[in-house]
Amino acid sequence: MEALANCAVLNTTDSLKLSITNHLRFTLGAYIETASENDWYVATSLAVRDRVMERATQSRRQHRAQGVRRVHYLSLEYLMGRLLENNLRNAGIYDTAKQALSEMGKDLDALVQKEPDMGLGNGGLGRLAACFMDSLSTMDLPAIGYGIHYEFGLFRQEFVNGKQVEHPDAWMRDGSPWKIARPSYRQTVHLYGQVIQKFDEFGQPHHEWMDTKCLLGLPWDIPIVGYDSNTVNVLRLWQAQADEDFNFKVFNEGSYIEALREKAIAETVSKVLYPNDATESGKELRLVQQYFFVACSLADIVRRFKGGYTLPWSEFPSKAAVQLNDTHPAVAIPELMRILVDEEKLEWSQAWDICQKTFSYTNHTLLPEALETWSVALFERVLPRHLQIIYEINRRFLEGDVEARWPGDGEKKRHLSLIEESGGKKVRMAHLSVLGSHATNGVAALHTRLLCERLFPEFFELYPDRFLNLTNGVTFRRWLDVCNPELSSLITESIGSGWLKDSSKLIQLDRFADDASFREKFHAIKRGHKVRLAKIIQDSCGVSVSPDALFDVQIKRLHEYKRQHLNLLHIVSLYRKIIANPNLDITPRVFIFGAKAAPGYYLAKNIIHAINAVAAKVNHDPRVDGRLKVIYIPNYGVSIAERIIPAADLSEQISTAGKEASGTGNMKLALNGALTIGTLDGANVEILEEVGPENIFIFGLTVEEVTELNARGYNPWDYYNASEELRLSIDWLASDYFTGNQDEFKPLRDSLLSHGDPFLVMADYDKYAASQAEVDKAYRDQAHWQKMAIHNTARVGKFSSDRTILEYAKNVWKLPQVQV
Ligand code: NBX
Repeated sequence: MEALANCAVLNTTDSLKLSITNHLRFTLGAYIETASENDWYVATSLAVRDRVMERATQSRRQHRAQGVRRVHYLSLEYLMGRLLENNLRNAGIYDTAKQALSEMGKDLDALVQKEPDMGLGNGGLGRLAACFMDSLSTMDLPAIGYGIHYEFGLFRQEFVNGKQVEHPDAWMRDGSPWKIARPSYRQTVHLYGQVIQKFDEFGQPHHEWMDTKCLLGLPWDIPIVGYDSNTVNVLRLWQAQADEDFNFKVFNEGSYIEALREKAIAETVSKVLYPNDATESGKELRLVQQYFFVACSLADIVRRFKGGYTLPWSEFPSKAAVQLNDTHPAVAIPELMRILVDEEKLEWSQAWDICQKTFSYTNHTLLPEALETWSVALFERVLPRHLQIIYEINRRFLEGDVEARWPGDGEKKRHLSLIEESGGKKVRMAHLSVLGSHATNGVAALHTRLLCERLFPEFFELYPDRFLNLTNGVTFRRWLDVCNPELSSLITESIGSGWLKDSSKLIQLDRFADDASFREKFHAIKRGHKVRLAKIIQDSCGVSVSPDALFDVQIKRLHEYKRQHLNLLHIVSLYRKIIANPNLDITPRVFIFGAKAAPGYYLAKNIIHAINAVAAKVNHDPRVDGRLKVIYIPNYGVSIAERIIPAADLSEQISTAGKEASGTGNMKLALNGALTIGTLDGANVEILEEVGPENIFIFGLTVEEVTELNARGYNPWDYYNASEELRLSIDWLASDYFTGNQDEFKPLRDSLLSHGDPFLVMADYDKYAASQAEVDKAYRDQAHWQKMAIHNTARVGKFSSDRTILEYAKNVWKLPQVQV
């Protein structure tokens, strides 16, 4: 019997074949002969999951037995992408599974494509959370990720006449083999209602939150497989459900339909991810989402603390660290205070001490429009007790540390207050996050400096030791081993294995830049990926592109600060030059865009339309003769990124200096041997330090120059009038040439001119065009270009999320590594 049980989970070809066929027959009820591709994908995933679950149980047991501290990562977003191939490679059974399936007449590479992307995030912040989960398991750190089990992830993008149209992303309509329901850990969450002050028999006051509405949270666990490690942590996502009791009462009162309506309302809470990546919606449902998942997660953490040990509350922080991924889960701070003070009857000051020791906060943006605030009126209605607690935190802070440091200074108090008083009272979630935690970090060195100097100068003055930098990273497993196995193998052949888990070893590849035969192999791999991407482009856009052209890539959310329109203006100007000079000798280029715009962001959508309109002209103009192609790949996301990144020659990282907190696409592209054209912004600054100025194209205003220019009074018309190239490009773009309607791109033109060009596109244009001319020239010397590309791959070991996570573990969470 035992032998049989062990046999079922062996990592041999035969054992896998048995597992897969068993799942086909007994779990899915399918005949092997007639099973669909999707059935095969599900059965294979379940076979892998069986093997992984055992390790998950073992990891949990060991963490509990050793009583170690765990980190709890709280994030409203996780952009996981597909899981099957990643899990197979991390678990070290990819080749075995490929063999097993091939013996059954199936192609693993085709099956993995059947998996829909798990796209529960908007962009960088959500993908960072996914990379961190991978690194936490790989580095053997005890961790749990908490988030929301959205029924619909980020919308699917289509183009209709060049314009973005959004469709729902029903990623789990057919279920998902990776998630496991945990009904025994269901939680109840309270909302709305009122707070009554009551007194006990000793005349001591306490607060009761009553007449609330209840929601249930059902947890779904997704195992996170580390690479070359036995640790399997879980990602626990909460699904909102109606409280059965509540429905039952309504039902008994005779209103069956009403009961179902309540159920439907309750379930909207985890229905859909908000699609904004840089502006706050201010919507009630969003606040409810935030509190719902925070309350479920904290209750789960407290349950584990109380169940596992009989320790005093003062020991809570020694067992649980909680990381806030931006301010979206910041309501966790008053929630933990409520649990400790109202339910556990701790003294305020002891509760506050526990809170600060437990929480730490990562800031991801300096953009004012992205800083979260909640109207006090809304907050009071949804979370009346939490608002009281926030007021009390604020009172103690202003009367305590602020008064002591700046006695009688009302201006300072206004600046530092958790409540913004001007223009309708608002709760400042960033201030709450800094105050309620022991560490606040930025995500790149420049960003952290600006955080201290510009966003939180007074907090920095009060609590300088709380601030630190933790430069972002990406997992080299997904962003090299999975998406570029050919390059991964070449690296391993050249410098041995080990670099995938210790990225500092990658530097050993540097000397191969001078080896002509290595360069040839490196180039052949890149070309192979370009051929594959050309086919995808042909299929999805109907345009044929040459794999010998320079593939120039800008893939990221669409936002003015990221300046896709700067790229576009340069394309328009090249197009003009080719028409003006039919024999123009330029390096053939394919400009590739991938980006979703927030559905309500009209200017971003106008830019998308403009790129598509220019593409339609350029790609079909015989005068261009294939020298330029412009491609907008629809529905950009993790899976298509895995195809584009290995095929890129040039990586566009051209945000206005001071606006991009870090960027992580910049790291993925450099790792895969693309050269960066970029500003001195975010992590570009550190990429420059690592690869050296001779292997990167840096241009444009610095943060200081941007500040100075704005202070002087920036006038985009000066640049318009001074540069004929720029003037003609803008006017042509805004003419009727591209769409037949001269008003179509007026919003874009106005933003650059009459609306003041807030992101300094005009000011940086000439320097950008000059830098692009350098790129054009450099690409002609292929031997040299390949050398530069190899130096990029070899020198970006710093940007592994393993390094980032180990820094968090050491400097913020004080976590031990635990071998399972
Ligand atoms: O976080 C991004 C930054 O813009 C990047 O520079 C950085 O590399 C990345 C990881 O640190 N921020 C981001 O993606 N923000 C959001 O997606 C977002 C989502 C919802 C929201 C506000 C911002 N309400």
